[in-house]
Formats: sequence, C-alpha cells, structure tokens
Amino acid sequence: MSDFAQLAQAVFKGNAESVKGLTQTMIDAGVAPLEIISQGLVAGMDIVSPKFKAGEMYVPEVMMSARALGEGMKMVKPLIANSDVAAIKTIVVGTVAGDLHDIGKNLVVMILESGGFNVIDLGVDISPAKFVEAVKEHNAQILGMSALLTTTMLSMKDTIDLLKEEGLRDKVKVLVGGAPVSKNFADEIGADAYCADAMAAKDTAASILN
Ligand code: B12
Repeated sequence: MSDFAQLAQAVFKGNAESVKGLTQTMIDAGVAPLEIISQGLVAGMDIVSPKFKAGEMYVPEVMMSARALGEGMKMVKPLIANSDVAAIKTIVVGTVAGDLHDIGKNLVVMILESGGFNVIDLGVDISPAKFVEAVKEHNAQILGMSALLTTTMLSMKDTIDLLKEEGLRDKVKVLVGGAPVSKNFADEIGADAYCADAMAAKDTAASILN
C-alpha cells in the first residue's frame, strides 16, 4: 500500500495516532503539504462519505475519522505556503442566537475542514451582528448557520437581512442546516442552500463556489 493510501486508511479507521505518525513521516520526507491533505487526509474522508451516506457508518465513527484527520491537518496547515493559503476558501460557521446545540455544527466544521476549507468556528449563540462582523473580518466566501430549535431558526433570516443591509450579501454564499431547517425554509429566507447533513455541507460548499 502506498504511503498516501496508508494515511487515508488511518483517517478512515479514525486512528489519530497512526495519522500523526504517517503525516510526520511524509512531512519529513518533504511531501508537499497540499498533497498530504488532498491525497492522504481528505482521501480518507472520501472513503468515509459514501459509507456514511449508505448507513454503513454512524455519527460517532465519522467524528473519530474527522478528529483523526484534524490531527493531521493541525500538523500540515502551518506548512502551507502563503500563495496556497489564498487558494483555500474560508467558511464562517456558528449556531444561531439563543441556540446552544453544537453537536451537528461541530461535525459540519470537522467535515468542512476535511474538505480542505479554512473554517472559522464562532461557537454557539451567535447574533446576526457577530456573524456579519466575522464574515467581514475573515473575508469569508461562505457563511454556514446551524439551528436546532424552531424558536431560533428565524435568526438565520435576521442575519441574511443584516448581510444585505451591510452590502455583503453578494459577496458571501449562505448555507443553512439543522434538524428543523428545510429546503423550503432556506428558499423563504433567501439562503443559497440547505444541507441535510455534514457530507452535503462539504459537497455543497465545494460546488457553490464554482
Ligand atoms: C443533544 C440535544 C440537546 C443537548 C445539546 C448538546 C449540544 N452540545 O449540542 C442539550 C441537552 C443541551 C439540549 C438542550 C435543549 N434542547 Co435539545 N436536543 C438534542 C437532540 C437530542 C439531538 C441534537 C443533535 O445533536 N443531533 C445530532 C446531530 C449530528 O444532528 P444535527 O444537529 O441535526 O446536525 C446535522 C444536520 O442537521 C446538519 N447541520 C446541522 N447544522 C448545520 C449547519 C450547516 C451550516 C449545515 C450546512 C448543516 C448543518 O449536519 C449535521 C451533521 O450531519 C435533539 C433531538 C433531535 N432529534 O434533533 C434535541 C432537540 C433539538 N432539543 C430540543 C429542545 C426543546 C431543547 C431545549 C429547549 C430543552 C429544554 N427545555 O431545556 C434545550 C435548548 C437549549 C438551547 N438554548 O439551545 C428539541 C427542539 C424542538 C423544536 N422543534 O424546537 C429537540 C428537537 C428535541 C425534541 N424532540 O423535543 N438539547
């Protein structure tokens, strides 16, 4: 098995120690950081995605894979040259105001990172003003909002309205998700896309910027 395939397998199996060891070996051998990410770390997640979609893997296993991948990412990220960083897209993510649910949001963050995105995780209970400020500060291409309560999901609309007021709506794509959220709701509030799960978030984020 090639080194890349071994690394991908370690991610798939959620073996963080093995991921760290193999990543270090590649770094020491002078393999390009973006190659380690795309052909090893993200390739491992590409084994996970279809299995999760098919119901052959469950949330805790996916989280272990994503966590293992995150360990590798942490080692490789500082080595990425500035020119490459410009090519990496930034996504600001958070759970909306009044809402403290973050299990799904955290999963989305990990999977987006596994897709090679630079993810700014704002945490929970994020007001429209904080979302908009973060989009500005980080020059984000995508904003992702999570809501798990029917009482808090309307805050997503407030954030989109504020983006419009600030003249930023054309500069950032808005993805929404969470159990009570639907495609209809996303259309109603003027979001760009609804994602049913973390894998869909990664696929949508990749396609929506093209
Ligand atoms: C765990 C949980 C909690 C935990 C949260 C812990 C934590 N750190 O998150 C605790 C116990 C703290 C909690 C508290 C409450 N909860 Co609660 N909670 C749940 C529960 C059981 C599971 C949610 C979960 O984690 N699911 C697993 C994750 C993986 O799935 P997910 O969140 O849907 O995320 C996936 C997708 O939706 C999508 N996604 C999610 N976000 C995003 C964002 C983007 C950008 C994208 C693209 C995709 C995306 O991708 C994710 C991964 O695949 C749900 C029940 C349920 N069936 O949803 C109730 C539920 C959401 N809770 C509920 C309620 C009522 C509450 C409380 C008000 C209870 C109370 N009386 O105190 C409080 C509210 C606290 C607050 N202010 O937020 C209700 C909401 C009812 C409603 N319709 O509004 C639910 C539905 C339970 C119920 N049937 O009554 N809760």
